Amino acid sequence: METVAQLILKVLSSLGTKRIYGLPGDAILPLMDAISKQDAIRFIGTAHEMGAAFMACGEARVTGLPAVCIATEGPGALNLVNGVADAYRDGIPLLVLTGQVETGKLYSNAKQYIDQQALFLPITGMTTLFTRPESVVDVIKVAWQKAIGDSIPCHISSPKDILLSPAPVAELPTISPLAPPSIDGDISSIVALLEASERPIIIAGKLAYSFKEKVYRLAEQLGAGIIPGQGARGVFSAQDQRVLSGLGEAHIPPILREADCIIFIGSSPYEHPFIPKEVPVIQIEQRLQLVDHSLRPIYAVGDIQSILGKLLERSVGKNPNLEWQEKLQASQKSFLDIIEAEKGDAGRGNSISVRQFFSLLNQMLPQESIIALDIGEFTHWFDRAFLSRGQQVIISEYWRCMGAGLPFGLGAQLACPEKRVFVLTGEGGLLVTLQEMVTAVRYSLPVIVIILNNGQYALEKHKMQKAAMEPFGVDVYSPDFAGIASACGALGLRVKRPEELRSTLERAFQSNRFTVVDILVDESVPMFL
Ligand SMILES: Cc1ncc(C[n+]2csc(CCOP(=O)(O)OP(=O)(O)O)c2C)c(N)n1
Ligand SMILES: [Mg+2]
Repeated sequence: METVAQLILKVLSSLGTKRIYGLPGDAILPLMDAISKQDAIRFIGTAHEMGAAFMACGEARVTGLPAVCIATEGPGALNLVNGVADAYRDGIPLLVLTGQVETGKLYSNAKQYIDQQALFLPITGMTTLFTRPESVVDVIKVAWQKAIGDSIPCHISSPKDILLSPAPVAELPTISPLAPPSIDGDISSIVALLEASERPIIIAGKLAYSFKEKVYRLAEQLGAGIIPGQGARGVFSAQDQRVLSGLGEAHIPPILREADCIIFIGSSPYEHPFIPKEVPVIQIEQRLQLVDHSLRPIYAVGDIQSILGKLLERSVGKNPNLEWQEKLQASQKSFLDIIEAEKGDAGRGNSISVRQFFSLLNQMLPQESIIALDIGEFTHWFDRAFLSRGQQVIISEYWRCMGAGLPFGLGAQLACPEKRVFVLTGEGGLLVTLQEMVTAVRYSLPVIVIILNNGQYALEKHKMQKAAMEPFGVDVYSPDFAGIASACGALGLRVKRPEELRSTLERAFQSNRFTVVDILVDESVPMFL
């Protein structure tokens, strides 16, 4: 007899699911049993459900398709929350499945019961519960469509008795191509503003990975500079004359102040505060929620590709202002000069400086690689000093959760086994999800983790100093990360002196197994904030 749990697996497989990330527990044991009875979907067991949710996010960030994570009821479900919130704030499609107590015990004092729909309500596009075996297939279909259509996490709880019920006769769902996306907004006013502007700058977000040619064509047509948003740092080559440097606390390209029109294309709200007041703003976004009314934008919402197609069709621009073109080129060149000048800066007492590190990284990172970033002060250094050659960068853009970097990297590596995946993290961030090193070794994932270890939560320390507070609670007790990595079965390396940095990184980059490089960096870097 086939169970509902087995049917769920069949449905997910028919929708294209290749992996499920999670950790077992009572309410989902029937699902675990069903996973063991099929080969189409691989189970990736994680050390913590937060790791499972972030790994699913990492996978979905590189594939653009819904990834799936599971957890048991109560504490298991709760442990997923941070990763699901990340997907919600950054517009990442996920299907989140949680176990639940039997239907007869819902809303009771049963062990581990919590109202999981209420728990996930603020961080999902849809949160619901299977209540009858007959509707299971339809409910998954609705959630899947919503996850793709709105690019958002959707959550379903499965009471254990439903999972164990005999499967009803059901047709596997086919997701018909979603209806042609309608475009909401004022294209004519956008065209008029673009026609009138002489000094445009485009800020392109992570969605631009899939249609970077269109973004670039529009930039050429308009004579616009392009600033890659945080989630899009790698989309365009830093050597391209049109591509200005990263935008963030560490560096605001001065030319931004001279723009007479800023065009956000699928970027994250992270970039919004850096926009000079009074400059007319155009926003082209996938979802209405991302329209930032405080910028008083003229906006178009919907399928970004179609919107760009319409702008290209209407031949907006076409006579780029030559003076602006020269200024853009000069700005790009002067930025590269700054980074070149900084690259030799040593740390105090001949210690390693982050600048030296980024200069080496720029030379050594393979083009076809993925870089998963954690959050910290080093992230701002990355924004400033990373010179992209087209690598893909993934980051918790707007949720900005410490600890996301390692599981992002593991999920991305599972989805893209042919690519090299690097995780760039501080020691503080790594400690949040350190246990997933075990997952990396267990599944032989050859990810390279680079720790910029300054022994402190530098970002928070510097914020306190800037606000004239006494830095407190900002020291990090760093264990021997290389030793921990070795104990997990990984290659662990530690480097303290500048002269050892290149050879250690070379050794790590040649490794074909999970590798952790702990780089002790000078903590006295200039602060940006
Ligand atoms: C879960 C979570 N807790 C706290 C923070 C606040 N926070 C942001 S960056 C940071 C410091 C990160 O330290 P580390 O990884 O060592 O990087 P560093 O700033 O030293 O470069 C903290 C505490 C956060 N973003 N997420
Ligand atoms: Mg630190």
